[in-house]
Amino acid sequence: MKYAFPDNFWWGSASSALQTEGAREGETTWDYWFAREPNRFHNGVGPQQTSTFYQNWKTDIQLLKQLNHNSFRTSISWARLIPDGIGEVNPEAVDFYNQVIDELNEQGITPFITLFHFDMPMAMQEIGGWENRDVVDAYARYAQICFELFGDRVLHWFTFNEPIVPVEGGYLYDFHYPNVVDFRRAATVAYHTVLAHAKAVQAYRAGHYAGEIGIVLNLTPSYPRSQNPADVKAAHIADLMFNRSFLDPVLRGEYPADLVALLKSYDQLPACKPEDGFLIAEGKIDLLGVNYYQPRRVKCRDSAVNPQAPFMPEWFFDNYEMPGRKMNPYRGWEIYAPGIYDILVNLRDNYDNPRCFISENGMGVENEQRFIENGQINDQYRIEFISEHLSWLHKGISEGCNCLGYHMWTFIDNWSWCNAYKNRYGFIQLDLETQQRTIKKSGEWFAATALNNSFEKE
Ligand code: BGP
Repeated sequence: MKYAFPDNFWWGSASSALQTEGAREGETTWDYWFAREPNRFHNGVGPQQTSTFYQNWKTDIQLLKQLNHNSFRTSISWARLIPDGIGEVNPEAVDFYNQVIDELNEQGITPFITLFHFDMPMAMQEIGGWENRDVVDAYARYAQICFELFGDRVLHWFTFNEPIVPVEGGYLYDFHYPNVVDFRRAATVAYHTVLAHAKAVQAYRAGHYAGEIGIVLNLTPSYPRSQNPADVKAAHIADLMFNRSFLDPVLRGEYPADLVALLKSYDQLPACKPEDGFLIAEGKIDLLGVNYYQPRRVKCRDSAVNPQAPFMPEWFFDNYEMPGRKMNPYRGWEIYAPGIYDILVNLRDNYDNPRCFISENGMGVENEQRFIENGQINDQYRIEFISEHLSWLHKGISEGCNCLGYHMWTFIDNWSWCNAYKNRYGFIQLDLETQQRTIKKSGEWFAATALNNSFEKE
């Protein structure tokens, strides 16, 4: 069967500043944390060891071209542009991002730019990070500076990438700095991130820039174990906490009333100001990026909550290991392609069918060298992964979902936070020692699919 996509469909991939660029002037929380606890990172490899995009951007853009990308998302590093987060702009960073943006445009690859992809400047974290409203203002200033510097040539902006992840990692589950476990502080961080997002949107609107502004959310459909009301309720609460805590503010301009009521009843609401509601309503977006890797399966709790235990989302559900689920064993994530369709249908039916695109989807695999044939990684599993997901995305589009493109994570194998280089995601293999880049089979497959705007599958 042939799957053909609408004209002007966005084919491309995503990456981020910290994961690709390499050495920079301004310190981030990752540099700080790595210097103190290198053992937290796979094989002790930190954020300095990257695919050196800062040096190789020009030839890398040639490779993007070879993969027939018509669009590409990366992020600006706040800490590179404004090393202390709030003061002077670094002219070398301006030159660098200008060159990258101009070269992408010249090559016919539309730049999609994220403003914050997990990389908090350390100077901002030292004053409390997202817990401090001054950081919200500093971020809004940074966003405005980016719009002024690059807004004439960047027409697709994203305020945040997966804003729930620093909340989970930094304040609930201890996989990002500052390694806090405290729900109310997590809720404050999430709330202030929404305010920061809304302030950036406000600034963008006020400047009457030519393009559009959105956000990238990792939407993780919550599937209940059964249709039993207790399981359904558990899935609903997981959905409220992990998806709708950002989805509703950015698409509806307000929080779900039942999420607010739930947190209020447990005394976990962050401190609000009366004017916040107006600001949040102003944060409605033009374009939603959807990152999709895995579903969330939940069931009701089987045991009572220890009232002395810290308040956590898991007070309301247990994670459910569905028998027979298909796993990516390297990342420990379930592979469930219909999830992409369910997300699009939910957006269509419950959120007025917003303009959206798949901004990340992908499969990290360990030790890919074992698949080398004639010097090239033959990653058939990745081709299958992509074509499965694309066939469900196609079904969504054919049923009226407003999905405008598909970007893969990622372009060249890159540094993946605490997993460093354990799992490789790229269309292009990176030899860390020599920095040599070699296109994988999946890269060739994707290039052909993008060129034809279609692919064939049984
Ligand atoms: C997303 C992030 C990316 C990327 C990807 C793969 O959550 O936006 O930055 O890293 O996941 O996940 P990981 O690197 O944790 O394997």
